[in-house]
Amino acid sequence: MANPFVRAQYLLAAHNHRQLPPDGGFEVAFAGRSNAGKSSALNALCQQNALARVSKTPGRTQQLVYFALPPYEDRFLVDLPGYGFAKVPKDLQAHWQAFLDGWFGSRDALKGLVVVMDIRHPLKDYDRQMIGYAVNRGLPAHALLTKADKLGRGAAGNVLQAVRKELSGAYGDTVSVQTFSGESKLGVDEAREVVARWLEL
Ligand SMILES: Nc1nc2c(ncn2[C@@H]2O[C@H](COP(=O)(O)OP(=O)(O)OP(=O)(O)O)[C@@H](O)[C@H]2O)c(=O)[nH]1
Ligand SMILES: [Mg+2]
Repeated sequence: MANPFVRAQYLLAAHNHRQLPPDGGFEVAFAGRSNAGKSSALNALCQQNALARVSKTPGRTQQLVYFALPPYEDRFLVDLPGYGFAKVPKDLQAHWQAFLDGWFGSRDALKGLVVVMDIRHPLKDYDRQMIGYAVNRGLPAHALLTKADKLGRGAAGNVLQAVRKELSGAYGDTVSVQTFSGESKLGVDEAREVVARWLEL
């Protein structure tokens, strides 16, 4: 399959609903703990080095970052800020949480959720919560066990089996899982296929 994401480009960063594109298209969100590797995964999918900003200091900006997929005008990838960080003032935190909950809970354009988890620390509370929210509102989720290059093949395979067993036990076919690495590019094609299918590309 030709890569439909190579032309992806930054569109906007929204911190309230007025800044969002019209809710009529197709969007896939990337969620995960701070530092899990969301931005790196987006870059790998799009074969770009600097599409989404990769950081060593996680968790400051609380915005939905939209990337457009030209020539389509209504297909977007959305980079969510990492959860698990509270380095912002309380009132901002509350505003952000309300915005995110509203968006995630009712955005029609949202077609699926990619949950990015460090393969060495999978299925933390927030990961489970996000997957649960997605399934509850009828969305499929796909888990990337990323930084798989940090483990040997056998160890990575064991984590994959355990996570797959747990998720398919709880959710059946609605939630899928794979190993991934933005570094070695392991699993990039597989992930891209899932996202492209959700976006009906
Ligand atoms: N070895 C290895 N390192 C990775 C991989 N993916 C990301 N990293 C590193 O992990 C760190 C965080 O990566 P990001 O892609 O910025 O993570 P993020 O989830 O977008 O982080 P926030 O946006 O701050 O929440 C960076 O130092 C990356 O270079 C991977 O597959 N393998
Ligand atoms: Mg990021």
